Amino acid sequence: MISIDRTDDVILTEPEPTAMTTVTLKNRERRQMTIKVYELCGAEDRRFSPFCWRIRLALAHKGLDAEFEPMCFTQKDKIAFADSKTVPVLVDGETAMNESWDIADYLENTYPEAPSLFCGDAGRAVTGFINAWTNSTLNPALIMCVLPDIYDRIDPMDHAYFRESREKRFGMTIEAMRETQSDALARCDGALTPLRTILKSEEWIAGDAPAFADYLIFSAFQWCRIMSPAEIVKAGDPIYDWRERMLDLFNGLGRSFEAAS
Ligand SMILES: N[C@@H](CCC(=O)N[C@@H](CS)C(=O)NCC(=O)O)C(=O)O
Repeated sequence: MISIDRTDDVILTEPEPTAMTTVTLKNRERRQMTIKVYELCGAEDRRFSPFCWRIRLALAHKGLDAEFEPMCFTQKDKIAFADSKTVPVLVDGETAMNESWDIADYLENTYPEAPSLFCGDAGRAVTGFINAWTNSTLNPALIMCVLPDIYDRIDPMDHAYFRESREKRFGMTIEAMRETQSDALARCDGALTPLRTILKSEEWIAGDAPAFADYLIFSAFQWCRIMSPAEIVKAGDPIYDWRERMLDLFNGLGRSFEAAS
């Protein structure tokens, strides 16, 4: 098994990459036995983080119960115990860790009797490529389409932080981004070509059944669905049909979170 060096990713949607942290808990957090996941939350309890959705779906795939703890961007004190500045943070018994790829790996190795997220070493390697493509190409293309809509739907307590950090990262104001949304949607559609091509012939990205490769990509669309009314994909597109199938998984888990209107 190889380990994936995330420093090679171009991560335009994320804060400065931080090292993966795994912390052995010594304090009160370790007493709880149910798995706990800290995740981002917007206004009206919108659970929108694409990185957290990956883990929500990975847990559902493994049949593991978990408790989800909401957190605003400006409540990072909640995850300081795990030495992390980003979510998801997963707490399982005495272990607390961040980095969605490492959490998926941890779940795969710690719960091997549950359905596999990667379907073997070859599947894990291909899923690693999907992870890199999602982080370096898909998420950056999508964020240019939906960032102003995200701003409109986060908790007002996060507005100043979000505006300052994102305007610095993208070198333009949120208002300027709002004006270029239709160009961004057209550019994004081009980035979707490899995904559309594979979904013309395959029901799932992972093959016969959905697995972590599907969750990585779906989570990006779910982020947009929850935070933006923009039509990224339209009915009749193979990506739209696959997204519908994904929304139905696990008794409609994805669909049970309201879409932005
Ligand atoms: N490489 C991390 C990225 C996680 C990440 O960027 N999470 C976002 C939420 S979607 C976050 O915590 N952002 C905090 C911030 O922007 O201050 C992973 O895969 O878990």
